[in-house]
Amino acid sequence: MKKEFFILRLHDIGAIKFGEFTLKSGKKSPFYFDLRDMISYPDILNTAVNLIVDKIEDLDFDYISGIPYTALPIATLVADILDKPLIYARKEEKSYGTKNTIIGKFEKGSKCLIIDDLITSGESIIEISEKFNKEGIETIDFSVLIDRSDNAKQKLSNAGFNLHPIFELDEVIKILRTNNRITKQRASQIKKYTNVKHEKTDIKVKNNHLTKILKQKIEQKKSNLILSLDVDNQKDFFEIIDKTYKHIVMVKTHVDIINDFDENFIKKLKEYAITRNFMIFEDRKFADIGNTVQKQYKNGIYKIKQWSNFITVHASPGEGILQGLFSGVVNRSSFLLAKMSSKGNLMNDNYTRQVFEMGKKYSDVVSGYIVHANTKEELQRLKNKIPKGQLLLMPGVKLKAGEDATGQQYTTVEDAMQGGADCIIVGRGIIANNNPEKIAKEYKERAWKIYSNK
Ligand code: 5BU
Repeated sequence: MKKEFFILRLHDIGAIKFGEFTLKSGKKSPFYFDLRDMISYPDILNTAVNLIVDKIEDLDFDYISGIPYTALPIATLVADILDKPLIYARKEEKSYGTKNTIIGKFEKGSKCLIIDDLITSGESIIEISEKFNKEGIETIDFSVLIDRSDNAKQKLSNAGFNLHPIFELDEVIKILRTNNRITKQRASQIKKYTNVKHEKTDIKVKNNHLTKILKQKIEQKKSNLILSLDVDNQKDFFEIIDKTYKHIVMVKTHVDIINDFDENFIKKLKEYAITRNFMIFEDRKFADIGNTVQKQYKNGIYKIKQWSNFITVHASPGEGILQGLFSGVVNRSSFLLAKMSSKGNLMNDNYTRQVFEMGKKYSDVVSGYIVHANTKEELQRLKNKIPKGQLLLMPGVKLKAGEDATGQQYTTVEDAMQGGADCIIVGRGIIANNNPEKIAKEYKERAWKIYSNK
């Protein structure tokens, strides 16, 4: 009832129009939605608010936001009914005074649900979520009144977002047709139009959302350095982060080597990641059938899925491993092991090539590959095979080339970066040094110098 009323009232006030329209993308459309005026009709506004409340009240979030302008008053009323605090992102950049992009009082590390009136391509959702993410607010759930897009729901889901539309186009047309607001011919014309694929409205989700955030951090911190923090106690762990966080984009953990692991460790690590601006990467190297890895990822004492942005995954069990790890999981991604750094490893060229193929197919949950090579030429050769948009992370890196006692091989920072690494993974080169801060800075600067010149 409410739904039908809402659409018919929108039609009454001319918010749904038919004819020939040119959209922002340049594409022609036989219909047009303009919901801006609905805020002046209390019955319509009230229904919109009710429909959204019904849809989202059971979701898990701390704050509500609306994309200015139309959705902001709607979000305000929804926030009031659900008794949730309201925040929103400034539309224009502010050049004076405090430069806050998010208005309202919020805590970093919390979740915000965002409301919009209409979704056409999904681009605005990606943009707005970047603004929130920059301020440390997670945005996974979006609710819109009308989804008039080409399959944005699926595309956004690939990028780690959940879209909760009140109406999809088919339903709007059905209501209008059943109530004789449009002719049969008009309805079938619209149906035909929506069956055509419209390339221009495709949102780019080839690089998944987390890949994008990592790339942004690299640029923002001018660092390609991932710290492999292989220490066995919490005290050392956090002390080293305190000394090095300015120079790194990500902390790589082996959580199962921390002797005094407890829940507090995870809490503190998450807080650190936000306040010190780095991502978290658990180097778990999953390697079992889908059903088992799914449990290993979610359960047990470590509950890796809850806190780690990225994980490492072996491709050898086949695609089922990615399906097991990531089905129904949002905002998480992985790196596949394509060529390890240990001497005599069995990953030959054929294997590595197949890993890239698998990663390309699953780029929504694969941000790139772990690849090691002993020379820059060899690395360059492998880099050229990596699908566009995905990253190459290289372990086995030190200031000087060499080997350790158990077969770890090291290549220099310069060779790694000239060979095309996007990030270098450094463990003992930093943590075994008596001045981690100074040496981390040196690794960062040496790598960035080459990267930024490319
Ligand atoms: P190192 O201290 O810089 O040698 O530490 C390297 C880290 O990277 C360590 O945590 C390894 O488990 C991890 N690693 C690696 O060295 N080589 C690989 O091929 C992969 C991971 Br995959």
